[in-house]
Amino acid sequence: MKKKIIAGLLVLILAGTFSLAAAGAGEAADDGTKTIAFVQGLSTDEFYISMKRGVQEMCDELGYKLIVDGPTKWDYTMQTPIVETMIARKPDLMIIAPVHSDSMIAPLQKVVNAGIPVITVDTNINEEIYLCNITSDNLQGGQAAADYLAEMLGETGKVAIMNTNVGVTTTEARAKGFKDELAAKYPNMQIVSDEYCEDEAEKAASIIQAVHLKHPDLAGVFGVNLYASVGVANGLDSKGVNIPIFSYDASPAVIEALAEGIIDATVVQKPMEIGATAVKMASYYFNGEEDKITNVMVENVIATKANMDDPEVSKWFYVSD
Ligand code: T6T
Repeated sequence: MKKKIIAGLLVLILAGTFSLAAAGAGEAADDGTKTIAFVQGLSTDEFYISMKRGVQEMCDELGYKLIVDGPTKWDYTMQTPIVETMIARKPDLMIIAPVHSDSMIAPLQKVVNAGIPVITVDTNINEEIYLCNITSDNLQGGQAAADYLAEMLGETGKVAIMNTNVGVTTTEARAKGFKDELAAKYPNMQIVSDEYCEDEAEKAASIIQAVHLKHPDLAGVFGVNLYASVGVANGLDSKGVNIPIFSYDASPAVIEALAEGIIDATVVQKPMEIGATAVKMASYYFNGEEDKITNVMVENVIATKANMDDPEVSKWFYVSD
């Protein structure tokens, strides 16, 4: 009896030793399989859910293990601990959409210091400590919004920008592209509001209602991402205001509003392609082909009610899971 207990104890101690050893090795597989950590900007956002699909598919194709996590709010104080937990899991490389261009520098420096190379996707940081950045042409998206609204409004009238958060490289670039294009080409168009909704559609709805109260002759709006534009669309629609809205992204809610004619046009990004390209870049790093690692800017597609059923357009619409 006593012998059995001692033997049992020994098994427990040995098992403990092995699991400790496994924990010490992090997620790195014993057979040499590479592990990639993917940290999303916002785990509930269809843009990053679609990107995760692209990352997963390319990892499956190239034989990499994938671990994924992301904050449930666009907030660097929530993304930072996720990055730290990922460091402890010891992946071979991290792909991340940093939620703030300055506040995420220190957390990502820690990743690099731990010997884990970083590739940024979509958003970026203001310090070149990453291997490369894979993103969309955000300036061009903003310019397209200005040209589209100008055409719809006969190049005249008051317009508003609904932005999301300060310090986000993508959305700030879209707003800049929009403002620069208006300033350069459309002197009779005036931006009467340029506010941030913090990625909350409800906040965007109440902001735009207040802007419309102040400027009843508001002629058009540019929403820089899906939360901004869905909020603007709902806010104006619920007040019976029907003016042109140029949106960004292709989530189911945006596509529904496009079909209903509440949103007039939207920039469709290619998050799956962005994710897959980032994993390709990771493979160049793992294979010692550093000369092939490069920044990539993925082209946008513009969807309108007229072309949204064209499979060449709809194939880029975002998925929800
Ligand atoms: O528009 C995308 C992304 O490109 C941007 O950086 C943040 O917002 C989205 O995720 C849409 O919600």
